[in-house]
Amino acid sequence: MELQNLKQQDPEIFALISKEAERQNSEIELIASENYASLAVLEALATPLANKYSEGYPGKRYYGGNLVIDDIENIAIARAKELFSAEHVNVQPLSGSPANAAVYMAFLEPGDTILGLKLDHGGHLSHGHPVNFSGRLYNFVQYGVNPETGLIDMAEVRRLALEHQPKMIVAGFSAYSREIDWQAFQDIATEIGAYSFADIAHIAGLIAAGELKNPVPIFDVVSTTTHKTLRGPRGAIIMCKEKYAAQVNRAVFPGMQGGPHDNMTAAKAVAFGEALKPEFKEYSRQVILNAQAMAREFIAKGYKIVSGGTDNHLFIVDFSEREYSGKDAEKKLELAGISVSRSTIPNDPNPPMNPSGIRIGAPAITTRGLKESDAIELVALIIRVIEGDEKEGLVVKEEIKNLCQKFPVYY
Ligand code: DSN
Repeated sequence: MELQNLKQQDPEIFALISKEAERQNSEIELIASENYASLAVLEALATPLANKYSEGYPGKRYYGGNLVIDDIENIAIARAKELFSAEHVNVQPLSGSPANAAVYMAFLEPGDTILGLKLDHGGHLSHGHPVNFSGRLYNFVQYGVNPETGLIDMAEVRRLALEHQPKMIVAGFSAYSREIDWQAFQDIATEIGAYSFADIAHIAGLIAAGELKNPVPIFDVVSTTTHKTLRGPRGAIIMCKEKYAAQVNRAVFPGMQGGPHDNMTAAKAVAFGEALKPEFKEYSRQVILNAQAMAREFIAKGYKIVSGGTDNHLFIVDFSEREYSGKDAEKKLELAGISVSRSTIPNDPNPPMNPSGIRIGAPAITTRGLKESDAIELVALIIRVIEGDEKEGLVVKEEIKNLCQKFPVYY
């Protein structure tokens, strides 16, 4: 890495950044929420835009000197609108949870009832977990997946919606591998007069590429992070119907946040520009093919996959019938140069810190160029590590390094 000034001025931090860059280059990343942003996105982040304060919105700022920033933010908004067919977009949310907090603030009062998916069934902390602001400020009622099929149980969603009359229904998940029936959620929301909110953080890139169905044209409000399948910088956006634009903007600023991070806004614009290109559609298609090839290979080797497979970029391997936990597998794989995240399985008898599964995602390996045959080879290496001893892990670590050399991340 170049970073000449940093290297000279702060060799300690430079050395650690270089070490992490090397780790990313020589290890395999299977955490479903991670990806490698392009060098163009990273370059936009490391610019003097990081120096500016821009509270407010284009044309209506609380600080001078924002004419250039206005142009950048307007481009980011226009590109996001085109990508998702959105009526209104706010590109300022700093990350996923603050974006979701702003959504709740825009539409609800503390104490209001919301219907969301249980965390151990694939939901997200900000969808009502009791330790999270969402569970503390709002009255969350939670639906689950069908224990037999592992699929969202729309009959249960409707039953709970009719019983509890929530003011909002949340759809969109962190560890759910199947296509979501957005229209069915919208129909239930319409039936009871609730707001519909989709959190598409995990699958936004696949939706933007047209590989999965898009809730934006039908839902009231949709949030997404920008750094997962969308492959942009860390950050988030909120999309909504034009009639909700003012309340969503007010909730983001001044409701939740102060100044937007203008360097992130520029990097989001760059990523949206990339996602509008035909290559991004090919990339997204390959993400799904790689995830499906891996899930099939695990099943062929006798492993259980929640819901029996995947329609998107991720799947959950269920170790509940084996003698090790998701945490054990995560740890062993980490030592072998493979990053995964432990994951609960539906109705997990074990706690989230030591759950019964691992979540595997294909966005990052696909960015570095792996195809189905490479993904299948990876599954064999994963199985050798989780079934083998420490020595086998170290042997696999060398094989992983060799594989990674064939697929460099940046250089
Ligand atoms: N931490 C992200 C994930 O791994 O799914 C969600 O915020």
